[in-house]
Amino acid sequence: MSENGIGKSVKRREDKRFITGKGKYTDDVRMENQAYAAFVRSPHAHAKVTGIDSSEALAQDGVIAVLTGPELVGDGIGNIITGWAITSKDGTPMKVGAWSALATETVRYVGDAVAVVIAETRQGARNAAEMVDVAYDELPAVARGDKALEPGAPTLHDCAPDNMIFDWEIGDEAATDAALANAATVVELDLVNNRLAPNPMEPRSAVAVYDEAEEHYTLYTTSQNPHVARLVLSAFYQVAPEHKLRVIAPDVGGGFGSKIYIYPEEIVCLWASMKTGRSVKWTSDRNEAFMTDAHGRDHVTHARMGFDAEGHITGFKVDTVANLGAYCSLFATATPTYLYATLLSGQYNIPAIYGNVKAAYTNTVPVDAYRGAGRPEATYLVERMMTTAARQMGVDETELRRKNFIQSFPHQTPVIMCYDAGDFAGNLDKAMAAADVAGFPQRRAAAESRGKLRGLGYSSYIEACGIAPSKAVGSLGAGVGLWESAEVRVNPVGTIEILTGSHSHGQGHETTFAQIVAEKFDLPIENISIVHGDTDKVQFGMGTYGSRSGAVGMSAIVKAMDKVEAKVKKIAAHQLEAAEDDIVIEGGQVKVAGTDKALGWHEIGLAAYTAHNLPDGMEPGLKETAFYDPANFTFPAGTYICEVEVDPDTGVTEIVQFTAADDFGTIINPMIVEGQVHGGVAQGIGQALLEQVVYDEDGQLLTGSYMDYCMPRADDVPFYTIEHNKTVCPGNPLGMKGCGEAGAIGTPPAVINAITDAIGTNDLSMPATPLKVWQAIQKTRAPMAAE
Ligand code: MCN
Repeated sequence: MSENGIGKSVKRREDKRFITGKGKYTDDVRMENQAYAAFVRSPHAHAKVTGIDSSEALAQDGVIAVLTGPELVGDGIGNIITGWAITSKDGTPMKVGAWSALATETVRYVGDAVAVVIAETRQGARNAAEMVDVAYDELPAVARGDKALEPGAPTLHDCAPDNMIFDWEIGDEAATDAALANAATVVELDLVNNRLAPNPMEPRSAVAVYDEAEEHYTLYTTSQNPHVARLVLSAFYQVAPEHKLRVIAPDVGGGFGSKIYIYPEEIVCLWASMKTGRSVKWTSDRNEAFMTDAHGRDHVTHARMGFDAEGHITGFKVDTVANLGAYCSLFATATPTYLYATLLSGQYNIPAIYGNVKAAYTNTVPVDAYRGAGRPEATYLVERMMTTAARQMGVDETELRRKNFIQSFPHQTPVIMCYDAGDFAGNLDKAMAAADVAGFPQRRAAAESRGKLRGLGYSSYIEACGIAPSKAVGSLGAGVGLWESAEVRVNPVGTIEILTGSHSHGQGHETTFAQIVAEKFDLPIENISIVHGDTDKVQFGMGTYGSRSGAVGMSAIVKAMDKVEAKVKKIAAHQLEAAEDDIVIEGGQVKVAGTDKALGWHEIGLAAYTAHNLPDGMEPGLKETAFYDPANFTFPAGTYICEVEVDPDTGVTEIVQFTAADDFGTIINPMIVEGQVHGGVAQGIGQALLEQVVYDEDGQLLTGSYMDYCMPRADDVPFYTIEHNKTVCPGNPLGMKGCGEAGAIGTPPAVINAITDAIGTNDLSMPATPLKVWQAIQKTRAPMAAE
């Protein structure tokens, strides 16, 4: 067996270039005739554009062009699309307002692009952008989703006069109402899931290259899915026919979902490159990123859960308003519906569930999938509810969870998902043992003696990833299939190249993908390379998001490897004059079992490509492709336990211990999986304690820099204890479940449940800043008697 195969903590092969500063990112691309783009952006949340005067900007040295929305539309560039159709409960289609890459008449959020300046230098373009004089007629604005749906709120799009994009439902309302009416206890909860900015380390960037002679475009861009970008740019935005457009996503420094979408800037750079005959580069700065990268979350929810006298859940009713911002971004409509409400069953046996989701337009940047996408919102609701219910009923919260855990699989929930495998009690046991829950009372008492409040918080999360069976998502409104492709090329010298439609932007695919090849063909990992991120090299792919690259992308590789194996065995059997069934692959060789007759991979490769001595009728060459469409989602699940100490005088929370017990099925690389969990938990801690995008009532962005938006820093996160449980996923050949989002999904409720346990009140919202925690503590204290 290969020493770098499945289950080995192989060091990330890509890190040599990343940690030595040799990574090649989009902004590193330099074309000979390169010019720079700078966008003129609306300072208003909502306004009519009544005039654009570019004369001063155009008069500046080095300014090549100033281009505007009407010109873009005049050239036939299509509006930005949303990829998932949602139907409201009354049967009407969702209301999609037109979104032009450069605004034509109306701007709808601060940062909405109105014009673009193309100039010889980056600074020259930026300076000239300041000189473009745009006349606006300001309109009233609304920034909160719930406020946007109130009568009399300003309307963003004529197609949705009440700002309602859709009013969607899932589950059985009558059955749920009946369950709640007959429940022994009903627990109510109002929650806000705070809006987040994704903040990948590398900001978005694009370099567009137009070759006039060939009428061909190349786009280098920070994309998580270059093939989908090419498809959409071609089919919907009419930038160029697909065969005349190459999209390359080179090294990408993180995305967390925010680089799935095809944003206005990439479209405009391509178009501007054609208009000016120059290569056009744009790289976002951090302020622009806060203003224009799709945000995440932003839900307001009211929920009620019913229990019988023994503490079994009988029904769960959820009303959520999702703020989708000014326009419907690519996956925006799927996130609060099929990625959120389908997980409302959590890890629990709930006979009746009903969810109603109203999606609202507001004068804020579009909201879309951000690490976890819908599933953190569902988990936060379900797990805050379970803890709240236990507190209200005066029962042990772990016992309440256990009593309601789903125990046999497959399990069909009332909200579409059919869970295939899991061991929820086992995850909880592992987490409790690792967190030393038994020793908590002593630790709490010790903290008390130091004047600190200590609390323990649980979160038993489940998520659906490995996105997704194409037929199923198609029936639910998706505009694309969500399979993945792979090509396995054995070269004449016996080395192997894997071409994959997945895209790695921090997940270590160059290592883990090679590990499964090393395992299968028992070869040194050095002989294997992974090729991704270029539409000229890889025929097609659906990209990376929804923790799908393991369960779906690697399954496609397995399928293609099976085909290669079959051909290799045929070649070897022919050459070694043996029966095909006697051929085995081991020790880096292809052998006749039980004999010393063997061929090296280089000999097999050479035989395939010289074709001098192949079985009759066999095609030369050794290269196979496969498309893999999953039969189901995968369902990673686990229990997280967070232990905090709160300083009652300052409200400062310290996470003193964090335990994650996850079930990711088969693990390919434990070290990479741990890294993924660490990163996800840090993001979850960020959401729970520190991060929030804030718009004021008029839609001005108040958190437009790191001075106002607080990311978790090293001293905000603890050392983690990571445990693994394993139930093999029956839905894919490797038995894997995705791990890329779990930490961000499971963590926030664990943190908030811990703080509310410490301070003795449930009345606390995210981010639980010291001020909020301190104020919550004050509310628990009896008012001082008047002197
Ligand atoms: N893996 C494994 N064993 C498993 C599951 C996964 O060894 N049982 C490995 C995989 O082979 C892969 C990595 O872990 O190398 C993550 O795999 P997977 O869970 O399939 O997730 P994806 O590769 O599809 O990555 C997407 C996921 C998502 S949706 C977000 S958001 C996210 C995340 O990954 N964004 C990230 N992790 C990120 N990590 C970094 N550094 N940067 C981002 O932008």
